[in-house]
Order: sequence, then structure tokens, then C-alpha cells
Amino acid sequence: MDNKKADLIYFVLVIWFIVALPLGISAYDRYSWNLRIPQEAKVFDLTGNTQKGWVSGHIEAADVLIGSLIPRQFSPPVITVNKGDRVILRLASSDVVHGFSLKDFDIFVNDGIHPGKPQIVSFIADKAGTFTFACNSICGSLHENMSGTILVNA
Ligand SMILES: [Cu+2]
Repeated sequence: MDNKKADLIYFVLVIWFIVALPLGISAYDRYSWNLRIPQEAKVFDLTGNTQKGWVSGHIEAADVLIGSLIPRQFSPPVITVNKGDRVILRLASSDVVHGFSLKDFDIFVNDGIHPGKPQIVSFIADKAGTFTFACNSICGSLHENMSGTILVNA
């Protein structure tokens, strides 16, 4: 085999690794996340942001920047479920380290929700009522406003 051919094969292999490895990792990541989520569960995404508080849905840092240029209403999220539901919250951060507490259901994320490293919390909504969740990691001047509601219908 001449050198040029070997170079080309080597080049293709390197490119293949550069492309395939991250794709493989993210596919495996998604796969293993889904394994941890039961089919019947009610799944909600919440993203913590120092300016907007808890925001419903999955939001990247760039979306928040664009969102602050275009005035968009961010109201504290209300999550509505039925009594007996298995509730799964996927918690993410768009900026700094946030925390999460829902003390009525004994849920506390103590090691923080770091940007790029979402956390899952899971519980059974075994009592009806209106419950408040918050951020339990001091994340900025608006930390006190960082809350939302879980409404459990009987
Ligand atoms: Cu926070």
C-alpha cells in the first residue's frame, strides 16, 4: 500500500471517530435516561434561570438571551397532575448552579443542578393539594422568587 492511501484511510478513521463518538455518547445518554423513566409517568421539564426563575420546558442559555431581547412572559410554572400519578421532573440549569426542593414530598436536590448536567427527581403525587417548589441553592438576587407550583387534583 502506498503512503497516500494509508494517509487517506487514517484520515477517514479519525474523522469517523470525531463524528461518531459524540453521537454515540449522546444516543447512549438518551437511551439510559429513558430507561430510568417509567412509561406511565408524567414527565415535566424545568429549567432554572437566575433572571426568570423556574421556566417550563428545556431551555438553553442562548434561548434565555434571545428571550430577554424579545420581551416574553415567563410566569412561574404550574405543573398539574392527578393524585396517584408518578411524577418525574427533569431539572436543568441554563446558567449557574441551582437547587430544588419540594418539601411536601420530601424532595431535596442537595448536590445542585449544574449547567449541562440535568437531574431527575421522581415521586408519587399521593396527596391532593397545591404545593410549592423552590430553589434551595442561593443562586442570585432573585433566588427568593425562584419557585413554582405543583397542583395535584384529587
Ligand atoms: Cu436558583
